[in-house]
Amino acid sequence: MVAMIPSPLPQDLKTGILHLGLGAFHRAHQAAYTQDAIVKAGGDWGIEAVSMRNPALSQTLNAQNGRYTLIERHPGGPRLIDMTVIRAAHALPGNAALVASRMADPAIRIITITVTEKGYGTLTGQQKLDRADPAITHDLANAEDPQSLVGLLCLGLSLRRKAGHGGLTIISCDNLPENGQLLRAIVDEFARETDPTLATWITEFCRFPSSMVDRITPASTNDTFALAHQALGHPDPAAVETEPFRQWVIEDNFAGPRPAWQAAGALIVPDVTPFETMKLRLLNGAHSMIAYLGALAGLPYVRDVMANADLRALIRHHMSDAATTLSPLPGYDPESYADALIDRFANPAIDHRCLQIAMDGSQKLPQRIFAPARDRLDRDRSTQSFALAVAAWIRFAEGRDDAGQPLNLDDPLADEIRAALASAVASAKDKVNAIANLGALADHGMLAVPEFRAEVARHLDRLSHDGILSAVRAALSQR
Ligand code: CS2
Repeated sequence: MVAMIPSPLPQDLKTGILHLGLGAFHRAHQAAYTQDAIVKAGGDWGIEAVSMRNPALSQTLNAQNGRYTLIERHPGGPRLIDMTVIRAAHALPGNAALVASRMADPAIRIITITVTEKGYGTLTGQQKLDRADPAITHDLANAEDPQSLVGLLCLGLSLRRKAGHGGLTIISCDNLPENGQLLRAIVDEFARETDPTLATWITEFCRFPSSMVDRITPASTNDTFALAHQALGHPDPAAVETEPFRQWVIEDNFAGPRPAWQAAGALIVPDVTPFETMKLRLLNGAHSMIAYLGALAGLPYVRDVMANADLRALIRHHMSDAATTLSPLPGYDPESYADALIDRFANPAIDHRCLQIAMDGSQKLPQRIFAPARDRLDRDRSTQSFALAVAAWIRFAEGRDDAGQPLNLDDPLADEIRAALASAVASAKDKVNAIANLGALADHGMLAVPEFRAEVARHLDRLSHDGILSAVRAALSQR
């Protein structure tokens, strides 16, 4: 029998945080920090969590009073934690008015958000709303019945303002550069258009700190559920599993009180940017590269990719290249950070699927691959490993692995990407040009650089004709 670490949180804990996006990552990261912060320093900071798309998850959590098992996968064996910080769950579909009204409750002082990159409804790589996004178009015309994150926030904030309560702190916890600034910019853009006086109130009373979040959280599997069942003696369909490591760096920019997250190990700093750039370019950039190369080579998990000496060497080199684009961060040596990432990726106890990370490449590559490639180019440094990552993404998007098995392209631009590739049947060069000319990516500088396109085409050619592993060996020999 595996022991469960009990939660010492009081039964009558009140809620002070509304969280939007009830995925596994929230339950493994912000919820864990908040539970620990309350244990250490008190405060009515229970969480009300909103499932943005999946009503079944909120029903499941409500049926167990918000309680779930968090499994930390240590290499030496799992550690199970009883999580009780979530006190209620809501589903957004069909319930927008209720969810927005929770933002008007004076007890709620903080909104945290994990909706993934595509959940912001922005133009790729920009801090502007995408007017072609159906949910954004809908909400701009129907502000009382929102479907998008930004529409929901603006409705909630307008109710709060009308109720005469103070402002809120709204924290984006997604892997986007300057995520606080981005969120503030799109909320402002939306409010200016639907209710300019609301925009002024938000600027005066609300704050949007940026934050860098980190914890590798694979999707729950039958093993996750079996382990939780064994420890509890009954099933826990909301159980999640994660790696032991965690990091949360939050900009010190709050509209009011907050949990003592620093007591749980979070860093509250004046500027999150250097942390966020390091994490996006080293961890997430390497992750995307691993995901496409691994999936193409028939390696299901990140740890399988790390077990291949050539792939591991290539990924480690890529991190060193990306590290040259970072500004110095006192107390952090990028090379040691990179070594620690390799160990985390290799954790034998974590089943992190390449296909999970491969999702939504069009939304991830701009900040993970294109932006550092641009910095390398500006400094006259080689962009080869970035070009290889882009080539692997395109090869993945073609839909077959090295053994000819189908690969599913799960991406908001999937139709456009497929159509672009179908129109370019001839050479790797044609394919790269077709992708580079996709409306959503065309504005994104790096793919407009002819030399970079040519490098991507060369790698794509090799990946297609020689297979992943020999293309990787060739890339290593040319370093
Ligand atoms: C991953 C991230 O799925 C992905 O794109 O790169 O979810 C990654 O696991 C986390 O950012 C780690 O903190």
